[in-house]
Amino acid sequence: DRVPVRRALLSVFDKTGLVPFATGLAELGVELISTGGTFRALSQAGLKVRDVAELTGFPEIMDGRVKTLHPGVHGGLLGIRDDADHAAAMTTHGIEGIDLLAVNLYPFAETLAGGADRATIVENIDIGGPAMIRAGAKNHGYVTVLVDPGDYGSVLEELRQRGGHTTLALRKRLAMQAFGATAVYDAAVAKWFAADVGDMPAVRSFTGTLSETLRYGENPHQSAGFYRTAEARPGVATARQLQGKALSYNNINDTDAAFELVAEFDPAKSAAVAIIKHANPCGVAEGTSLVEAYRKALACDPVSAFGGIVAMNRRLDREAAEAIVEVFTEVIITPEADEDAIAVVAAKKNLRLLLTGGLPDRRAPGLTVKSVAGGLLVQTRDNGVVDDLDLTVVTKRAPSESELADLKFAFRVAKHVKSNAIVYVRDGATVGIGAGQMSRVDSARIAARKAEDAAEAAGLAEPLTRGSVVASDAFFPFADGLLSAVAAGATAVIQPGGSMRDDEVIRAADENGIAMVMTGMRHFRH
Ligand code: 93A
Repeated sequence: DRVPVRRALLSVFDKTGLVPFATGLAELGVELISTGGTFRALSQAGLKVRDVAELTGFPEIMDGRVKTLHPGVHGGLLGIRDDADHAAAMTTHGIEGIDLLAVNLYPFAETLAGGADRATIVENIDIGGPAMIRAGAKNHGYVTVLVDPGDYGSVLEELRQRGGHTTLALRKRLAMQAFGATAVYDAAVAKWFAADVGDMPAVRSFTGTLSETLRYGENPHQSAGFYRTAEARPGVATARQLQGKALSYNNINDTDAAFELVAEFDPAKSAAVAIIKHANPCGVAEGTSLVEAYRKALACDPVSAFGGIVAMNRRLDREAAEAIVEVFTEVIITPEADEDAIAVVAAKKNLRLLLTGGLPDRRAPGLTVKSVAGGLLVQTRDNGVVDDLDLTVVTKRAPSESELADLKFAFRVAKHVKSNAIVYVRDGATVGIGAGQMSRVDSARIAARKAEDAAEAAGLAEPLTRGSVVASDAFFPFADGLLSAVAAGATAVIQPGGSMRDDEVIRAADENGIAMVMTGMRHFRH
């Protein structure tokens, strides 16, 4: 508290409150020094001010990139006034002590937000300003550092009251603010670079806490645990389990797949149900009620649905619960459940009922993580939504309104089917799903054959793929996959497009009177 403020260096981008502050300092007999623009502002206001070049013996060079980066400035900020060696160095080199520093930085964040070009953004990374702020704040025993025009008034007040001194307590508080300001500033710069190079800083904070030790992993000889992350996404990790034994590794994996799939469907528009086995849907449908949606979903592949996981986008009611418990089911996951539905499920002791409290936002950002030998593969989650895409009709015939509704439904489902995914849909229900094949035409054939099996089991004259629509999670590399869908009876197709042979595929569609739309977005899932 012994060192009076004799000399102040002012270098501010934001000139708010500058002149009154500098005037106040001048009235207290403080000598003012400043950089280019600040110097001009003060001179114009009629204040006596020295150019920083007088301290450095150097002009501003490189378009201002180097104006204060000089021992004449930094020695004046960093020198310990009570240290004999420091004092001697200041005398020897003609370094004048700077007792007060007011700096605010080039507006990096604002420049970025304004959509400036890269060169302008880079030019707005302030170097000299943070260097001075940090130097002065380090030497807070002697130097008063202001980074916020909001503090000008109170600092002036303290100087007036204490005859030109500031207290150590105030200088410490200002130093804290100073380092806080440069940290925030550099974090914004680092974040910009991270986005530029495709790094995801969130990954470094991607930590989980053990929520449960599992009996075993995918197989009994593997040990496993369930970790909860900070992501507050309604789903299997945050759900409340009402009954049944603990979930297994595979149950959790499948339950997640089921719930993420039904989250594609807005509960205000339709009731949607998905039945999952081995992380793939074996039936997905929407309807006006959950029970209707469940029955339609079950009809797609009733054999596979045995021992499956059932997810829905609306509150479980008694009718749906009664239909579900007729089939051996491992897990039901739902946002909420009616009391009488809970009572129906309670009769099945081993059936787990999970309440999530809500649906996850399908458009929300987030990360997915997969381990590979010696590393982690991290990507942003697939939050593409078909409603947000520009669907382009590429065939002579455009889809009818009902075909289009089914096409969108099919593409939503295909996003949640392991690649290569082919999904046949009719009247808001899947009627054939081909998953996880190495060739797309095999997925198409499997999906059609499953539809035939289902028709035979139900005693129908023909498979439900007759008059259906079909979705493909990625483009058809050849016409064969499309022709297989035509043979199964599909009348309309939705696919990303982008194959070298798109023309061939479109021609085959036109020759068969098929309507085809392209999404421009692929939904691989592995
Ligand atoms: O380009 S810089 O990084 N190089 C410097 O040496 C330097 N010194 C101060 N930017 C530098 N400054 C910044 O200039 C300050 O942080 C402040 O934002 C601005 C004030 O410039 P002027 O007084 O010319 O308006």
